[in-house]
Amino acid sequence: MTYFHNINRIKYEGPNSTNPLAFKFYNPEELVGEKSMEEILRFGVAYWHTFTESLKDPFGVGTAIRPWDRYSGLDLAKKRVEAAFEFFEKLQIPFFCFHDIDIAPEGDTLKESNQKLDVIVAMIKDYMKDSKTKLLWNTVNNFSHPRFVHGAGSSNNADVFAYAAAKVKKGLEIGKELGAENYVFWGGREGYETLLNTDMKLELDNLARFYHMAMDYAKEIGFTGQFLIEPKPKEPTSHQYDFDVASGYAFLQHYGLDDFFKFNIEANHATLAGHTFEHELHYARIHGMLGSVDANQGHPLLGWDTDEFPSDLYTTTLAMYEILKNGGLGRGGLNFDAKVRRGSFEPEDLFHAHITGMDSYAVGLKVAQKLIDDNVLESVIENRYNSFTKGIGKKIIDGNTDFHQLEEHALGLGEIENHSGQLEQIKAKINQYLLTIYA
Ligand code: XLS
Ligand code: NI
Ligand code: NI
Repeated sequence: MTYFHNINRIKYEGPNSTNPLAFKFYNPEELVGEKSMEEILRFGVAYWHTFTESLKDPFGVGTAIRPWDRYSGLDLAKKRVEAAFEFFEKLQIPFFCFHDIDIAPEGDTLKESNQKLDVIVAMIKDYMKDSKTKLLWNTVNNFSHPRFVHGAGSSNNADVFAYAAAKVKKGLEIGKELGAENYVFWGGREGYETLLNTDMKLELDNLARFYHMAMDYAKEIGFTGQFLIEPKPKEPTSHQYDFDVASGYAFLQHYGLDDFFKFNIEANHATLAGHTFEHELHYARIHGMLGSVDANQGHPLLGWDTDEFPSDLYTTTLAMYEILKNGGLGRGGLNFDAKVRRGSFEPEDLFHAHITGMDSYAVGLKVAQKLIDDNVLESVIENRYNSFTKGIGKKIIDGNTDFHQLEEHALGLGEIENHSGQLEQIKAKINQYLLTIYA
């Protein structure tokens, strides 16, 4: 059975193609630096947004028309798997990601849920044998069901903590079974609404206990995927504990988890935290903690996680700059944690959305590589900090000075001379690179 009848395999046709169902810029084989686009970008489809999502919003029911709509229960789950692998093949996408409840419906009991999962995981495993598409990461949904109303690993209710742990246990087993490259923790309800009824210290300690036990279990079963924390500052709770990379990193360090985790950084979560996407990537990178990326974008006028497909080339360029400076994403990738808009309800829109995202990152990659090759930003930064390469600056860097000497230096100074940061000039340069990359 096929689900996307009218769509053939999406091919690279180049920047001048007029075929909407073709890549204009993403050419999997094209070398950028020493690696191919496919190897560097490691794109992934988010199962939940593409196969499970109905496009409902707080004001209305779902609008999505999907070829698997008439099925339900486990049948529906199976049809989605069939459709998913057809989609992966037609898009030539190397990875996918899912939560447990995206792939299989929940049963009335944990045991039943696990049985349903086993059926679908076996089916996925079978499909993966004949497919080039691999599992970038999986996770479990410990936030949608009412039992998680007060959190999961940070719940006030020990039974919920145990239930959440059992789900992660199963998630790790599934990750191992399907050869997941990573395992993601997004703390959906790991946060609080108000301090008036919250023991923050206990919740944080418990969350750390939760992660430690997950780590122990991964070791026990020989699951070797990279553990990733996905920070988000708010939504659904008013304060999420994994607020951003900096606070997440402090948490990991404080609880002795930093050697075992990296970050999965989502563009829209970065902006919700009041940062740019590149800030979060940069912060993780300079601390050796950049693991993977949820590639989407927020709406500039809305204050929530709109999860749009990435199309802003300026942002994809600066993101790819960070990723290249990181030496790539290792076992991570660019997962499109993105959904088509409610008005884009036709099945074909799923292809257009992914094509847009993949093309946008391909352009970003090329521009970023050229910026690096031409030493554009490095030379600006090198110049800007050159006072630390000589004299008193060098002494500061080498740890060869103290406040006495610094005071002496300061007393001996005439008028201090600063230089322009040249921001406008740098931006003009980036525009020039963006506009001439395919010229
Ligand atoms: C929600 C998160 C979620 C994670 C996986 O905002 O982005 O989709 O990526 O649980
Ligand atoms: Ni995400
Ligand atoms: Ni998100």
